[in-house]
Amino acid sequence: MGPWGKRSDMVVHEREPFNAEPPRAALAEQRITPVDAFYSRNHGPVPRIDPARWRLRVDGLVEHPLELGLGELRDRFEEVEAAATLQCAGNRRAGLAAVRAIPGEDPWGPCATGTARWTGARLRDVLAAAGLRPGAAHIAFSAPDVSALAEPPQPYGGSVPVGKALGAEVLLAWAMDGQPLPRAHGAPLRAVVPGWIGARSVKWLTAVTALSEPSDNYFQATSYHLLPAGTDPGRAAPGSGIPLGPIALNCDILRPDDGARLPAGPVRITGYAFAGEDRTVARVDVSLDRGRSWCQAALDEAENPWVWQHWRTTLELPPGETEITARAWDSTGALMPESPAQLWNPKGYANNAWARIRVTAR
Ligand SMILES: Nc1nc2c(c(=O)[nH]1)N[C@H]1C(S)=C(S)[C@@H](COP(=O)(O)O)O[C@H]1N2
Ligand SMILES: [Mo]
Repeated sequence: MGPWGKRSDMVVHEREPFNAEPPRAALAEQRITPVDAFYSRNHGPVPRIDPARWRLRVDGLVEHPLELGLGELRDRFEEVEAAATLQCAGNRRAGLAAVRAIPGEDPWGPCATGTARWTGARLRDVLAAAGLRPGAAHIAFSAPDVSALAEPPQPYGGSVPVGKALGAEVLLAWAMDGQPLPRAHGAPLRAVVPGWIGARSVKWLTAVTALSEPSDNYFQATSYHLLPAGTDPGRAAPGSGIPLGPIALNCDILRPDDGARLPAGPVRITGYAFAGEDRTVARVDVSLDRGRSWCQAALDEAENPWVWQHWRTTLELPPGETEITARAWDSTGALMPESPAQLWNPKGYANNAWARIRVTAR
């Protein structure tokens, strides 16, 4: 077993803070990702929290500020269990870094994403108990893990607009796949904001605060913004660029592996696709000739927009080297963009260019 209870074959981008994703095959053809294969994305050291002393504060623009222990939270609010996919805004950054270097950011492959069954209370039920006051437009999440990467160093945080926070899908979760949250995934309580970049699913949650403006935390106001290609991210003023929220339509290939050597002949090709926010994936195309011709993969039915859809097809692999390309269309008819070059941005977020791997057949 590797660090933090993960499989020993995780691709570890950094040990401290711990940042790791599984190999492609570990995610293949499984709707629910085993916890030991679930990516881990951290901006600072994993905090050690004494669950007996831990409290959640609900404050800011609310009628009745609350302070809840885990037992009270569980007793007072309806328990919900729901599957939801998390996906990091840096997922597939390696494809952008291949276009132009992205210094200071980990070169995540396609597996900084995963799906778990989360158990918790609906954020909207907790907000209803506190009573939002007029003017409450954003819900901020606070955590105790201090990130030295922030300018200035500060605890991790973020926010979502009230409209998203009141969605029935947004949870304050204490369990993952029926087990208490593992420490690395946010014990004792984390936000789960399905359909939005993973950065908003704040771990080790200590406060939920109703605000008139988005959180001024570095990870909301400055980081996780899409900057124009010419910008120096070290000098970008807080608030500049496009703040990332809803996830962009994306997909990647999970089997075969990039660089695999295979026998020529029929090859089963599988992967995931995820549309983000309230959209679902409507079609996945696969090509063996770099997009000159396409065939449609069989696609999982969308049970709801919050869970990824896996897809699969079997194609005849010719001898020699082949590039396998995959692309997804969503329920609005939108298609993933073809090239990562046009998507390149200085922090390397939101790469949703067509997925490509190379295999060699004999
Ligand atoms: N407190 C805290 N919450 C956090 C982070 C963090 O560093 N600290 N990382 C965020 C990011 S960028 C992502 S993608 C997800 C990753 O969740 P996971 O590590 O459980 O997979 O957690 C988010 N929540
Ligand atoms: Mo992330």
